[in-house]
Amino acid sequence: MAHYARGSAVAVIRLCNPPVNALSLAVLQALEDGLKKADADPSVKAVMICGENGKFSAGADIRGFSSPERHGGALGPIVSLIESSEKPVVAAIEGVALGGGLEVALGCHYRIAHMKAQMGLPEVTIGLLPGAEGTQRLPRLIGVPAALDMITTGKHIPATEALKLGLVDEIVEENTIEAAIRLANKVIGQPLGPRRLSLKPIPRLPNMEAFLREALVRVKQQARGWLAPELCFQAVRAAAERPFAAGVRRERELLQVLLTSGQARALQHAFFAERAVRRWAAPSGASWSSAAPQPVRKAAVVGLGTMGRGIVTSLVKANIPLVALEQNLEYLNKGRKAVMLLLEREAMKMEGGAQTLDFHNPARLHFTVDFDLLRDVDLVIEAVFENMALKKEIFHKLSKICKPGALLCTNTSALNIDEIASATSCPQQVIGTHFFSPAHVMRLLEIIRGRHTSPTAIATAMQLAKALKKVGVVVGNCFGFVGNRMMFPYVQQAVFLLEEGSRPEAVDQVLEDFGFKLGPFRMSDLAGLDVGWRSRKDQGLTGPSLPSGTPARQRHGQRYSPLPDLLCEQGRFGQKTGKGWYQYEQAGGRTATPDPWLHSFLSHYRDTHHIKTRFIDQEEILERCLFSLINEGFAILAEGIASGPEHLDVIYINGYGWPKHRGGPMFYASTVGLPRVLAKLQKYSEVHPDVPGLRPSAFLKKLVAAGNPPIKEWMSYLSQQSSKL
Ligand code: 3H9
Repeated sequence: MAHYARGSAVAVIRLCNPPVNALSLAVLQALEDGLKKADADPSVKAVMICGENGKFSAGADIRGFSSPERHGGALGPIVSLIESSEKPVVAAIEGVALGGGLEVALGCHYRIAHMKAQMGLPEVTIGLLPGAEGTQRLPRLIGVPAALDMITTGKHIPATEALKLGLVDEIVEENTIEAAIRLANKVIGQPLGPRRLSLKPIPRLPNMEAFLREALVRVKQQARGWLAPELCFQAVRAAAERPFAAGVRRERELLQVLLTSGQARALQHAFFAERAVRRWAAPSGASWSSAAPQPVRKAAVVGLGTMGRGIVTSLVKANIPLVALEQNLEYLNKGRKAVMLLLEREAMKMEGGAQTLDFHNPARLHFTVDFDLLRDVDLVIEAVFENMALKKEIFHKLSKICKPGALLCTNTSALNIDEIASATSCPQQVIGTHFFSPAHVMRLLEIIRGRHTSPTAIATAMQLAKALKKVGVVVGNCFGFVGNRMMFPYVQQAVFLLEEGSRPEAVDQVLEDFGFKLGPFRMSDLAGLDVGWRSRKDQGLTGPSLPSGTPARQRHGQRYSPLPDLLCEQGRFGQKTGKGWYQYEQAGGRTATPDPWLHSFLSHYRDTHHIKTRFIDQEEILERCLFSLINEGFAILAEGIASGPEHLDVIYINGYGWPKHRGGPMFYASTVGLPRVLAKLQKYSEVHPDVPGLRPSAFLKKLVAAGNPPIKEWMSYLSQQSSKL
């Protein structure tokens, strides 16, 4: 709804649709009614538009885009109605003015904002464009380069920047509404023509054509198959090249393309999935709504290797006082140096710089080798080497030293949380917090609940994720948890494809064309092949503990590829050694080049094992890699390791570089159609009966038998979820 009120000469229209004043059909109708009322009332001389509860508006109601009467379409004419008003209209922007919300403000003749307000046109991030004439008005107000940047990236900008760009006329520290009414009174009677953005010419650039050409290359490069940025670009180009009305027509055409592209639905699924995972639930009945987090006033990180350094950086950025601990002075000094370098870099990116981060103050960040300094911390994150015995030793120590109630988190990527917790006297306080490298950059935090983990511990870990500006996803305890467990069959298929005749660059290309930033082999070279090698040795799959006489390409009766082990035995660990699945210009180099050595090594390997080389097409590469990953996802859901497909999607988008415009692996499966996924898995499984990852999961079969229900209904087909969550 929008409330209309008339004060003295200024009518006030208040957008009201909690929590973010989304512009639903009802709100739009009330806004239109309010504008008409103000227009018809001769005692009204000006209008002020604001939002309820300190928020202007977060734009069109996103849920409306999937309904038949799509709410967004009604907005453009209302923005025009605002602009054509004969009485000055002032927008009072508090909180957020995003998407359609900002487009409403652009229709107003004046904009005044609270200094903490955020503005933006984030439609691109949900697969759309600012389709209420925003692509035409914004470039007229702030120029093509700045408008293009905002519209193609969807970034939110603070009011201070908006003022510099000329997006708002004024910013205030308090009483935005009063300031807006004052401004409205002041401008009564002043000519409105110059304030109507649709009448303004586009600010010229000396080299507009060249600028647009280069900008398009940049936009395309960053989009990697994501359609919206390029169509946003086309709409802004129309603003630069055509009169307003023709530009608006072009904007509408482009919006229609996006609305029917499928990508918008995928991105909107991702938007709501990210919000849905905040509402976690445990089998005990405890949930996000009943469990309260503990305050974290001080934290500690144990281990300053690659992960520990990123985690420290992340905590410092979140302003959490911290103790950083290493086992000896040599490692401590090395770790400290690396952390300081990361923090310096982060500070340079932030407004206010090093002062904001305050990391030189030992009261905020203290480096030590003394475990005793962990006595008063509220939360510890252990980030040592991935080794069970070592982790258990540390947790035993922590449970003795830390104060009662302190949360003990382990940053493991696969190990059993219950076994780690068994080394303590407080298993209810032990939880997995799986960060992704680089930990100060990647948004995902996989939160693993052990058998004894308390609801308070889960709530605290989720709160921590929020404080670190990460997406926390609560999952159950199993080897590899959700993310890595789904990754194993994907990587396994990629390697099998090499055995059968493909090459790393061919496999990577297919998956990068699909939208992954890095294919499995480039990714493995970046992460280091030695990481998986160590884990396989610990599992007894390779190395000295492998019983003699074990067939080279079989483990426990299943197909196994020793290819990655053989590369490691040759010292090919990936980028760090300058050689892996590719060759690099030097150790630590970043440019991957196909390696003739590897090609002949693969041929030799196939000869040795009598494997007939065959041509493998792109479809098979894509399907075997992705469908095996998705298949594992269905098994995870059936086992109750995750509480819904959206959890898996959020994990993959935020932790594994899954292209967001494809909505996550489970959403993707729903768009491909479960019967097709099943049929393909059945086909590949028949050809490779010794590969369990290709054997269709019982849950997938059940869903297909049930008639391929929509993704929202999948979980209702699990009669009795086991309680690993
Ligand atoms: C648009 O405007 C198109 C136009 O150009 C016209 C084209 C023709 N609609 O994120 P939060 C819900 S497209 C519906 O948890 P925060 C959200 O789902 C729109 N619902 O809070 C959540 O619900 P729940 C362009 C929305 O403080 C609740 O509000 N605008 C919308 O972390 C709280 O949200 C955008 O893309 C919406 N527009 O962040 C902005 N927005 O409690 C999208 C939010 O049931 N929104 N909800 O889970 C945001 O970026 C963030 O929500 C915001 C607040 C920054 C506003």
